[in-house]
Amino acid sequence: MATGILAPSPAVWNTSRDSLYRAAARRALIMGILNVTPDSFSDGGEFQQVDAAVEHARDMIAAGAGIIDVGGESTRPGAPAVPLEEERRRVLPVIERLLALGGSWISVDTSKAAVARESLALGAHIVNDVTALRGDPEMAAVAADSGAAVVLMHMRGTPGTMQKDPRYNDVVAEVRAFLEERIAAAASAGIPPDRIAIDPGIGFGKTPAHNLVLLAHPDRLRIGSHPLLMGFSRKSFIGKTLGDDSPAAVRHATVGLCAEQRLAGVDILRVHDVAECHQAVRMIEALLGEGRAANGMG
Ligand code: HH2
Repeated sequence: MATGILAPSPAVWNTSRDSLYRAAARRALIMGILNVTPDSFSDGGEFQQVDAAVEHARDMIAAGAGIIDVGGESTRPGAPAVPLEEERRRVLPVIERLLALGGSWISVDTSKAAVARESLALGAHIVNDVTALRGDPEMAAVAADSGAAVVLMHMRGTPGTMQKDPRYNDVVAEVRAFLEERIAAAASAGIPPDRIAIDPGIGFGKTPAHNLVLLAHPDRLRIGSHPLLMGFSRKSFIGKTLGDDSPAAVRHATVGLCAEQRLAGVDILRVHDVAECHQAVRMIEALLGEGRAANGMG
C-alpha cells in the first residue's frame, strides 16, 4: 500500500534553511512514463502491445525508475477523449503484469474513477489525476477508500482547450492557490495529507514563458510537506525555448532540467528518459551529500 511513499522525511522538509541545497538525506523519485496509447506501441496485436509495454517498464525500472506511470489516454493539447472501455483495455492488463513484476510503485495516469478503482483493486499504488479530482465526481472517494496516494495537478481548461491563449497575472501564485484549494478538497474527501503530492502541470494551459517561470520557482510552489512533482519531459516548450525541436536537443535539455530541478528540491521527476535523468539526479545527490559533507558543509 502506498503509505509512506509520498510521505516526506521531516528532517528534510521542515527546514527552511538553505532551500537550494535541500535534501541530500532523501533521494528524489524518478517516475518513468509508460504511455499505452496506440501511437506509443504501434504494431502487433494486443498481447504484443502488453508485452512491449512491460518490457519497456522493466528497462525503466532497471534504469532507476521508482514509479512507473501507466497512462492509456493522451493528454496532449487537442487529444481526443478515450472511451472508458478502451482505456480499461489498454491499461489494466499492463498494470496487472507490472504488479506481478514488482520492483517499483505503480501509478495510473487517469481521470476516470472506474479506471482508477480497478487499477487500485489490482494493487496499483498511486492515482495520477491531471484534473486534480475534478474530472470525475467519484474520483476523490475512490482514492480515499483505497488508501492510495494521489498526484494533484494544475490544468487550466481541458486538453482540448488549454493551449488557447492561456493568461495569468501571476502564474506561480495562481497555480499555488489552485493546488492549495485541491489539497483542501482532497483532505475533506478523506485522503490523508501525507498521501497527496502536487504538480504545477507544466504545459497544461501554459505558454512556454509560464512553464519557465514555474520551473524557476519550485520554492514558491512548495506547500507544506506535500511532495512536489514536475513533468516537463520532452514537452514542446523545450524545443520552442531552444529554437531546436530535434529529439536529441529536447532530450538533452530534459536531462539538464532534471538535474536543476533536483538541485532546487523537487521530489518526483516524471520522465521518458529514465536512465539519463536518473544518472544526472544521482550525481547531484552525490554532490549534495558526500561532496558537501567532505568539505564540512553537510
Ligand atoms: N504530463 C502528461 C501526462 N500526465 N501527469 C502529471 N502528474 N504531470 C504531467 O506533467 C503530466 C502528466 C503529458 O505528457 P506525456 O505523458 O508525455 O504525453 P501524453 O499525455 O500524450 O501521454
